[in-house]
Amino acid sequence: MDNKGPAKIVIVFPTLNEASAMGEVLDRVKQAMVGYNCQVLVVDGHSVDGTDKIAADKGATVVYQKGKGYGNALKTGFVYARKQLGAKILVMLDADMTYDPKFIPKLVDPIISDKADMVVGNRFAGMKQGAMPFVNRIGNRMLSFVAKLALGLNIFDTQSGMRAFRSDFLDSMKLEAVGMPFAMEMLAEAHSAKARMCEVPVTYSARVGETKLNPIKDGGRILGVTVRLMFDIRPLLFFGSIGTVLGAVGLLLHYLLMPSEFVYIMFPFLFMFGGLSLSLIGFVMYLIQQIRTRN
Ligand SMILES: Nc1nc2c(ncn2[C@@H]2O[C@H](COP(=O)(O)OP(=O)(O)OP(=O)(O)O)[C@@H](O)[C@H]2O)c(=O)[nH]1
Ligand SMILES: [Mg+2]
Repeated sequence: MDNKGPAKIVIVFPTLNEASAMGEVLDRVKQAMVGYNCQVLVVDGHSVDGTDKIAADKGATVVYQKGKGYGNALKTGFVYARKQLGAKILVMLDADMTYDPKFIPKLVDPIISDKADMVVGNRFAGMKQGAMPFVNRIGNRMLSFVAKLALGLNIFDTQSGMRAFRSDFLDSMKLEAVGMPFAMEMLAEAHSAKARMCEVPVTYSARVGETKLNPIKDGGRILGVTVRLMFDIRPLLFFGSIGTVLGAVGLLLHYLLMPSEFVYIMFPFLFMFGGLSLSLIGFVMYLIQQIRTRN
C-alpha cells in the first residue's frame, strides 16, 4: 500500500464504536489504494467495543482524541497526519460502510494532478435505498441551499463526510466546530481561502452500527454555525441583508401609517436608520476584511 505514488496520502477515520464495520472498511481501503503512497489514521473517541483494536490489527495508526465530537476527532486527525505523518493529501470518511473506499482514488486524483484543492464526494449521485432517512434528506437539501445563499458555496452535498484536500490548506482554515457542524465549517473556510473545489459522485449505503447523528439537534447546530460563518466570512451580506429587511419594514410602516404626528414619523425612521447603520457596519467590516486579506 505504500511508496508507489508521489504524494503522501493519509486517510483519516473518526470512529466511535464502529467495531461491526471497521475491519471490512479497512480491507476495502487496502484494495482501493494499491499503488498509492498511503497510510490510514483512525482517530478514536474511546470506543468501548474494540474498534481501536480492530483498526490497529489491520495496520492502521490509532490515536485517541482528547476532546469529544466528530469535528474534534477530525481536527485531531488532520493535525496529526500532517505534522507526524507528513501527509500532503488528507482524506476523510466514516467508518460505518456508508461510503465505499473504492471511490477514494476519484477524490485524490484531481488533487494529485493539481486540478483541485478540495474534492467532495456527492452522495446524492449514488444514494442507495434506505441509506438516508427522509428527514435527513430534506435537512441536507435545506442546509446546502442555505450554504449557497449565505456563504456562496456551490457544493451540492455540503454535509458529505467523504472528502479529500491538500493538507497545506489547514494553515488557512479556521476550524473550531467540535461536532457535526465541522463539515460545513471546513467547506466555508476552504472557500474563503480560495480553494479550488469540486464534487465527484460517490455511493451512499445504509450504515452498519448505530448512528451518532441527531438530525434535529445537529441540523439546528449546523444552521447556527452557518449563520456564524456568514457573519465571519461575508459580513457585508450578513449585516446588509438584516439592514435591508429593517429598512424595508421602515418604508412599509411609513407608507402604512402616513405619518402626521411626530411619533409616527419617528417610528419608521428608526427602522430605516437602524437598517442603514447595520449595512454600514457590514460595509466597514468588509473593508477591514479586504485590507487584512491583502496584507
Ligand atoms: N472519534 C469520534 N468519532 C465520532 C464521533 N461522533 C461520530 N464519530 C464517527 O464519525 C463518523 C460519522 O458519524 P455518523 O454516526 O456516521 O454520522 P452520519 O454519517 O452523519 O450519520 P449516518 O448517516 O447515520 O452514518 C463515524 O465514523 C462515527 O463513528 C466522536 O465524537 N468521536
Ligand atoms: Mg456515517
